[in-house]
Amino acid sequence: MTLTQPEVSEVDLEGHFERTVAKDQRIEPRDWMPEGYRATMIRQIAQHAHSEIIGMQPEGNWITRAPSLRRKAILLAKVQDEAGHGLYLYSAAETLGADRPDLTERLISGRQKYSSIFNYPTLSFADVGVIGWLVDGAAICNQVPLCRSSYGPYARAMIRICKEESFHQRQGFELLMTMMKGTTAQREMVRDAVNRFWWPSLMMFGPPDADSPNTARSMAWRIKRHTNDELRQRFVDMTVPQAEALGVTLPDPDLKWNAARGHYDFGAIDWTELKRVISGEGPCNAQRVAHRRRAHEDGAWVREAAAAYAAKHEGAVRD
Ligand code: BYC
Repeated sequence: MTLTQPEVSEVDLEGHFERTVAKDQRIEPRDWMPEGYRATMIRQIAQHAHSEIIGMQPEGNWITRAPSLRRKAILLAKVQDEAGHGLYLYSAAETLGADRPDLTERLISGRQKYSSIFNYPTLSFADVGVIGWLVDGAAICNQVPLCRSSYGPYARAMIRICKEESFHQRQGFELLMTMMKGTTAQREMVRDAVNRFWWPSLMMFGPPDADSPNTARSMAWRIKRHTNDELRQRFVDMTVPQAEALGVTLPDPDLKWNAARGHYDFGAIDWTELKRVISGEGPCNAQRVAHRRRAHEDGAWVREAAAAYAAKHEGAVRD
């Protein structure tokens, strides 16, 4: 008697995938998934990983010039955390079949994006505080819902990342609070940093919903749980009271509470600036990518040594 395997058609697999997503269960690496879902996940996770790695540069710029041992230790820990986030995320992308050296190559050749926010310079130590407060604050708003994203390895990586981002946000706020209680010159540094980073932080959430080609599909697949505009509004609502507590004025004359909407209204965002920065023409794009390329080339001997060690170890285990 011959046993025949029951045929599993593409339609059955797709139905199973759709039902899993609809029930808010996770898609795991070995599950069948539509190629569009796989491609979208690889794109988003890779861009996210690249952002964490490139995001080490603006703050890393201040490690050797931190004003005290305490501030230096905090900043070192934060920048190391970002490296860790990049590594979990590259591993999550690998579970989808992406090749890590290929992802790095796409980043350093400018074929894959990373967050626009890291293409702005860090001009004073107050920028470290403002990045923690606003940039990590925006990252938390965006990433907490991603803990419920439909792709298991991504959602799980996000849980640890969000815990660490919360520490980053608090260290930024605490640094700014200290500076705001300091000298007039320190308060002026904070004011200047907030003015430079406020609008780019709002741009981190991506283009407005009407111009976001990926949102509808990613919401249907429960990769994204909220639209770009919803999260941007949530960030503004969360941040205005924090600015008041700090005693800083956000650089938007149109920012005011709208009781009817139950949200803060805010002014028009310059979307041409976001397009320019995303397409490689921000103030620091060339510098960030060149630095990453140099670091990759300088690290070639480490990769070679690790590969040689692994081959030797494998040989020893076989013998
Ligand atoms: N910058 O259809 P859309 C961090 C791209 S790291 C650059 O709305 P989607 C931190 C977008 O990718 C923070 N590109 O896309 C680290 C898409 O690209 P394609 C990073 C942007 O994916 C160190 C195109 O524009 N966080 O927090 O539905 C220190 C059209 O957009 C940007 C993440 O990566 C941008 N701002 O939504 C401190 C979170 N916005 O299709 C802090 C995960 C859009 O042309 N990612 N694009 O290749 C996401 O949640 C979503 O991918 C986005 C965009 C909301 C960013």
